[in-house]
Amino acid sequence: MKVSVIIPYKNEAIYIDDCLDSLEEQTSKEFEAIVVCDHSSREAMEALRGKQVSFPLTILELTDKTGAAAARNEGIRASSGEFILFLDSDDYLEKTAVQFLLERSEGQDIIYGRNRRTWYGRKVYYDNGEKLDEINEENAISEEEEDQEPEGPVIREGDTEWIKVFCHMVRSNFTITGLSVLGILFRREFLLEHNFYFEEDYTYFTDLPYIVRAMCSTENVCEVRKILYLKRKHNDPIQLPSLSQISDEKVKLQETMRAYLDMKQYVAGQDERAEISIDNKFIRYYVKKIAPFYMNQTSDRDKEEIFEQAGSCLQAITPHSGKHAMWYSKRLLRYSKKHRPEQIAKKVRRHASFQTFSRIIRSKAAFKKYLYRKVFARMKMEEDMVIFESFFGRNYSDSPKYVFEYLSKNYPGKYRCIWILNRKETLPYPAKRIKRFTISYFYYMAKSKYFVFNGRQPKYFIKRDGSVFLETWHGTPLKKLVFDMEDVTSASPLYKRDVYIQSRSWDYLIAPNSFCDETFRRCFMYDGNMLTTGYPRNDILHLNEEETESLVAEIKGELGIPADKKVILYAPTWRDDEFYGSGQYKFTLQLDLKKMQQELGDEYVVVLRMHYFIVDSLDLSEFTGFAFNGSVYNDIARLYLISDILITDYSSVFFDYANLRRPMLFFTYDLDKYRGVLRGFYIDVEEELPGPMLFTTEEIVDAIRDLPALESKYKEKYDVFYERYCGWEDGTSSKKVVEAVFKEIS
Ligand code: C2G
Repeated sequence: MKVSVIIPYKNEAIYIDDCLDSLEEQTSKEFEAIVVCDHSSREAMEALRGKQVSFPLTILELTDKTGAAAARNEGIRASSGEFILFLDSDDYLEKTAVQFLLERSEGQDIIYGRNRRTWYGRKVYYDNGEKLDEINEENAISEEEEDQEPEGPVIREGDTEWIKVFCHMVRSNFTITGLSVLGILFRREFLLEHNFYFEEDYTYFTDLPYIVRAMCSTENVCEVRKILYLKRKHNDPIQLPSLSQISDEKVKLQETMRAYLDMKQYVAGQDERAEISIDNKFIRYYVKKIAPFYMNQTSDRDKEEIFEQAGSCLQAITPHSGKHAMWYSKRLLRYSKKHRPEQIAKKVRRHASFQTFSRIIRSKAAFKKYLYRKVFARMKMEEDMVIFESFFGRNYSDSPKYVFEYLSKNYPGKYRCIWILNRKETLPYPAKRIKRFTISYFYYMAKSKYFVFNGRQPKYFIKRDGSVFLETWHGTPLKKLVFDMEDVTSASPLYKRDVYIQSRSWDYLIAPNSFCDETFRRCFMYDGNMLTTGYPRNDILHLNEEETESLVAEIKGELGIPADKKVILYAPTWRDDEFYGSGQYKFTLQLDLKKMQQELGDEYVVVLRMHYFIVDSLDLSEFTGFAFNGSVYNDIARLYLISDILITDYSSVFFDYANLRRPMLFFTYDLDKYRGVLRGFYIDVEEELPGPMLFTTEEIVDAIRDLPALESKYKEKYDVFYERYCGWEDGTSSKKVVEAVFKEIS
């Protein structure tokens, strides 16, 4: 056997498929895999054992030890390949990895393959994750940039492969702790000759001394200048943190410093540039992590221990190193050699305050946030103040609107209401309108006692004692949400962490139906008060016939739609992977409006309503009188009221629209990608949707032409669907919500 691939495994069941599939698909079959389980859970063992593979796979279990280092050592002892390759169970290989590494292996002890960090599993990564990673990647450095990185020593023509590889290895990691053995092929005899085993008393950074020691023990090193190894960043640091996401600050600092001193010993006597590159990474680590540790609320003893160890490390830095470091870093190093932790903490604090100060004089946004934190949030909270926001201030709509109207109508003058609205609106009841992110916004965000939001509040929001946050949310989800998602393909890869932090401030969350009651608790990890009241936003869909008729006439009038025309509402959702930036998404219209007009124009008009994330604007000038732009219209519920048919895709709008019991069509032209790659669905759409899934405009036209047939075909499904998702809604949700949240009136 040429290669033994050693995989330490704990409980990363959701990743192991990708890891083993990437081996299954290797272009070279000259390998075996040894998975070493480190006290894995029963589910994790089942996931592993249930995996069918065609390559030799040995499963071992650690008995008396624990940790990745011990698992790898066990793997080394059990291996029989000429070479060893370390692979983590949450990572995966490019399919040519083994082949390319072996092709360069003749006469070498270490064959270095490059790795890349990604947020995504294989399917997403190969479909579109590479592109997304480039946008999201904070430490993606191109090859040319790498060679000119100011901190790094200069690589010259004619340099040995060894120094090139060494410097690349150190530089390509943002911090010193990123050094690793992953994706590197080692000749097994070389490891055994030198008795290279991982030090098992390291929890986090056993790779650091290992790789540097190995590199410094041979000159037979070469590189495959290709990315062969995909290292997964965990998008769920709450439930499944990677080692780097665990905050065990003191132990991490201690291990890094210990590793640094060991690495210094190994590089001593090598090309001076190797030593300098290690030093430079350590200097950065000292400035970013070690010195700030003295500001923490930890015990003096902890600080003293770190201080002592740091003293030895600072002594070990070669005078040539740090020449290109920032001015502050150089000063801090000099200062740290002569001063005590409290004094160092003071210096770091002063520097941080200086940075905050320079940020707030340079940036208005930073200044406003500073005011919010330091001034407004320390002022008295107003007991009768309620602040409302729908869709991030984009419109006056959704459940906050209906809660506001119910509260204002039934308790006039009892509350002072503030609406976050980016455009001017005439509101039906007294309220102060403020724009998002203005000084007034920050002022009222700090002063209000009650919050009625239909989306997430900003991450820097301060939940004040006694304040009450009502999160209405904005739809029954079809698309998997937050902790139910595997890959997060939208613009913010740390979406799970962010939502987790934000939802800790929610005192009340509304469930429109029992499905949401269950789903929201799980997908938000929410254990606060759930209001099982139905959506206030759907009260309007339960008016009596007369009220409905008069509203329909009013709304059609607002939009300029002739009273005698029937209305088709097209309201699609957004695509996670098609964006310009965070919250700014693209949309390409697939509906053939020309065809629709030709075929249906006598009887119908179309109202196009883009999702609030879509920034591309619609040009409907060709279709005057037939296609209407409903995207800037405030409240989609009013558009439901005037529509005779809804066309949507994977948007939650159909759960609400079903309250009207009118026909629905699903234009799911990208179903496979959407369901399989981007999100995954909660419900079995083939089984449950109360209307047909259609893939072309022709199919849509045909369905609309024969609505009675469609309605009778879907009648039964519609009834079941209505019962399950709309059963709680009867026009009184706003009342129930208001009475539950505003205690003063109940
Ligand atoms: N919406 C709209 N116009 C659209 C699509 C949606 O006004 N063309 C509004 C509807 O009120 C809808 C809500 O935005 O219910 C949420 O839209 P979704 O398309 O379902 O997408 P998303 O914002 O991702 O919310 O639990 C619901 C999920 O969070 C989905």
